[in-house]
Amino acid sequence: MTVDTDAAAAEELIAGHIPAAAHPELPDWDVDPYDEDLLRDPFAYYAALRDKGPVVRLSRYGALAVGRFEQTREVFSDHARFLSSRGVGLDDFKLSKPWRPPSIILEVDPPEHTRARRVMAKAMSPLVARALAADFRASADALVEAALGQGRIEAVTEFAEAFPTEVFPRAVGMTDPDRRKLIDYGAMVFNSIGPDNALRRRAGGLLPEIAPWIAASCSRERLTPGGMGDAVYSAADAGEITHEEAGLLVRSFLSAGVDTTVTGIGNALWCFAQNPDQWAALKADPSLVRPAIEEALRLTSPVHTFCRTAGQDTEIAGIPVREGTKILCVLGAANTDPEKWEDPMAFRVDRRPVGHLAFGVGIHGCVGQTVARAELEAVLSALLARVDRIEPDGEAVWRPNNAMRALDRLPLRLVPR
Ligand code: OVM
Repeated sequence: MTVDTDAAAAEELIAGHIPAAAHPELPDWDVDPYDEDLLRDPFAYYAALRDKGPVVRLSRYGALAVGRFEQTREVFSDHARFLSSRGVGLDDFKLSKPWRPPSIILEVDPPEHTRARRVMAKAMSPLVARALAADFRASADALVEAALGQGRIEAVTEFAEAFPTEVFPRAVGMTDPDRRKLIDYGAMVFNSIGPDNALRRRAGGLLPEIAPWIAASCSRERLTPGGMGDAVYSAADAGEITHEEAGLLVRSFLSAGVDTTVTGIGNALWCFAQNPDQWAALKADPSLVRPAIEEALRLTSPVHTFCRTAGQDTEIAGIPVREGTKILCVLGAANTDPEKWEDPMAFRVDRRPVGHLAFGVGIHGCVGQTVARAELEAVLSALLARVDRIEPDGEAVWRPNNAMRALDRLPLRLVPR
C-alpha cells in the first residue's frame, strides 16, 4: 500500500484512513474486531457492540462501527452518503493505491456502478439460476452419495469447498478451473477488507502465484460460449461495457462467487449439525428449504463485516460523522439484533427472516444471490432426499477471516434415510 504523502501529511492516518472524530455522545471502544480469537467466536462482540450504542468509535482503528439492525441497514441503504468507491475495507482508496485495480461493481458508486450492475444482474438473472438448477442438483446428489459411502466426512473440504468449486466454474464457463487457487483468491479478497494484520499479510503472500492465473482466467479465450462469463463479454460486444470492463467483471465472479457460497454451505451444515430438531423439522416439511437457507444465512452471516466511507459531513443516529470516516457495518451483529429478531440466537427453519442483511441491501446488495440460493437449495435438497441425520463427529473449528465467518473444519457423520 503506497500512501499519498500530501493527504497523509494533512492529517495523521490510522489504518489507511482519516480517523473518526470523537464526540461526547460517541462511545469509544478499544476492542480489536479483527482479533483472531474474536473472529472465531464473534457473538459476545456483536452483543457488546449493539449494547454500547447505535454508533461506536473503535479507537485502535480510528473507525466507527454500527451493529444494531437499524443503523446497519441505514448505512448500507444510503449509497449517496456512504460510498463504496473509497473501498469497502479500512483503506481509503482516495488516499492510497489498492492492492489490485478496484472492482467496477463493488468498489464504485453511481453512475459508473449502474452499467456494470445491469450487466451482472442479467448474467445471473433468476432465469439463468433456474437453468443451472438441474446441473447443481446432479452434482449435489453425487456428492451426497459419495459422502454416504464414507459415512464420516470432513464437510469443509469434502462438501462445502467441493461443491461450489465444481459447479460455479462450470456456470461461469471456465476452461481451466483450479479449486485451490479459487479458494485462496477468495481468502485474499475477503481478508484484504480488514486491517494490515497477519490474516491479510498471510493471504496476500499468495498473490504473486495466483494473480497471473486469475488474470488469464478472465480472458475471453478461456471462457466457453453460453456461460455467465461469455454473457458478460457479449454485453461488451453489444456496447454496454468495454471489453476491458468485461474482464474485470469476470474477475468479480471469481472474487465473490466461490468463498461466499463455500462458507454459506459449510455454515448451513453446521446449523443443522448443532440443531438436530431443525433437520427433523425440515425433513417433515421440505417446503421449508428456502426459509431454512435464509435462516442459516441470517444466523451465521457469511460476510460478517463490510465498510463504507462517509462521502460528506453527515450524521448517524444524531452523532456527527465527518467526510472520509470509515464505518464498519457489522452484518453479523445486525442479523442477531434482539431489537429486530425474536430469540435471535435460535436457529429456526420456519422463522422466515425477511429483511436479513446477509446479502447486504440497497444498490450493492449481492447481485449473485439467486445463484447462491440455487446452490444452497441443491445441496440441502440432495441431503434431504438421502440423509436421516447430520451429526457432529468431532469439534467444528472456525477459520478467522477479516470479512468472512467461515469454518476451517467440520467433521460430520451422515446417517442415511
Ligand atoms: C468484486 C467483489 C469482491 C468481493 C466481494 C464482492 C461481495 C465483490 O470483486 O467485485 O461482493
